[in-house]
Amino acid sequence: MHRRHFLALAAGSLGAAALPPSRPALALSPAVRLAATTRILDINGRPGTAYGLMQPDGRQGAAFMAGGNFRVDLTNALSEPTLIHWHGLEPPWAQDGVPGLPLPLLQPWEMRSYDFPLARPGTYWMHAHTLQEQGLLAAPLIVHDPADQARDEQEVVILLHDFSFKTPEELLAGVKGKPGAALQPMDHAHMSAQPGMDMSHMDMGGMAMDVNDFQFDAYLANDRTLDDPEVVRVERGGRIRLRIINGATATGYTIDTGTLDATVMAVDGTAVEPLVTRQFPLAMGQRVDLRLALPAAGAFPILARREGAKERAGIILATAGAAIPRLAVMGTDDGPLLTLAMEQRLRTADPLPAPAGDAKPFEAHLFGNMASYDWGMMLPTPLKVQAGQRATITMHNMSMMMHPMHLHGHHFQVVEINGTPLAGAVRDTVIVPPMAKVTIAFDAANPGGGWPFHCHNLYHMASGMMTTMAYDGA
Ligand SMILES: [Cu+2]
Repeated sequence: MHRRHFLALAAGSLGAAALPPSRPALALSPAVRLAATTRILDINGRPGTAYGLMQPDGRQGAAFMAGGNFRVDLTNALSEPTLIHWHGLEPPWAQDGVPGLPLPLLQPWEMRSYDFPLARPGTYWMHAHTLQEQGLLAAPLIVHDPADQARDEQEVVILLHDFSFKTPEELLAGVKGKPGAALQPMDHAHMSAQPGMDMSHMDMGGMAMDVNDFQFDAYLANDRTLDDPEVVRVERGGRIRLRIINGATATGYTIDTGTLDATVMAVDGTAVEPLVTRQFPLAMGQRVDLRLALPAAGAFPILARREGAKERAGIILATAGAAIPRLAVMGTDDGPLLTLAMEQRLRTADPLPAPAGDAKPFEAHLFGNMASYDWGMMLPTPLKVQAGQRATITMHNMSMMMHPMHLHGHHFQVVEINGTPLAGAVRDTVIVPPMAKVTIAFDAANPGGGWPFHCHNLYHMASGMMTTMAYDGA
């Protein structure tokens, strides 16, 4: 519908000499052809089957220009149904790419066309909103800012993942229904039976924090392990913009730029006040844009350290002729736990507009545990909003595991952390650590009948930590 309208406009403009010449060229840019397909990766010397999201020239994912349209023809070249979600974009609801919300899965060799305006530049990604995400059915989705084109800066995109030779069904079966699970004090049934209880007073004594649901077979940066990393050729003294995407299903990473100072430019695609650091926490679903100025010639590893464990993934930036160091997958120290320490320092460069009236508040309790592997969200009222409304969601994490919470089709601002207000980052996925309380605010400006709001740990989502936010009348 929208696309036909757009093409009609473009065709009409061909004969209209008054239009600037750039308009028809932009409007008539062809659709990007993407196919969900399979490929073989070398995982520790062993062939690993993975999915791919490929253009006809073999490129993974796609890049667009802000101000243009997201025009994609997506073909399912797999022998099973699938569907792809455009994480972080604000498409019309029907084009969000979540099975049944509202469109069905794509059958083998079915094609579906997408066409909607791309207002915001940024680092996004695309992935299956199914267990196929574990099989690397994911790719970068970059929306360039026309203002950045003149910048003398080399773009380097890093997609992180976690890989298993097991199927996601096997992984899930391994943690579900373990003996003793029913004895856990925080299981799903117990919580659901007492919806009004005040869980902030629950005795958490003796319960340790949980990190990492699974031991994966490999941790990947751009499909490669750290002992055989991608080496990106860079210029001596060059300026780099890293666009880093955590596409892992259940692995939090800390980005570590080693000896290089990195300037945080954007999180989840949206600009923040520049902040210099060498370590940045990146939970599943999140992205960060880092600007680097290389001090000299040399080789500069950009690492992703697994949360609470010694494994690492990464790439190496190297000038011509630089000696490439051999890096072990296992580091000497555990990767840091993902906390809100960095989130508290982030300030948006692109705040929400002043609200027209009072915000509509929602509260969500996040619960579950590793033992029974039953995860969920308890919401006192359904997430029902009216178009034009400002809404807030306060998330209390009552579990002992970190949850990266993602809202589809909207950008939210982090406005309060553990009771302290802040003009925090505008993003689409935020970490809620164990026992923490985070409030996000967003404008209901993209009507839909059911926008997913869920944990971006794939297995938490698959075990119940997902709900939807719907507009009145949609
Ligand atoms: Cu979770």
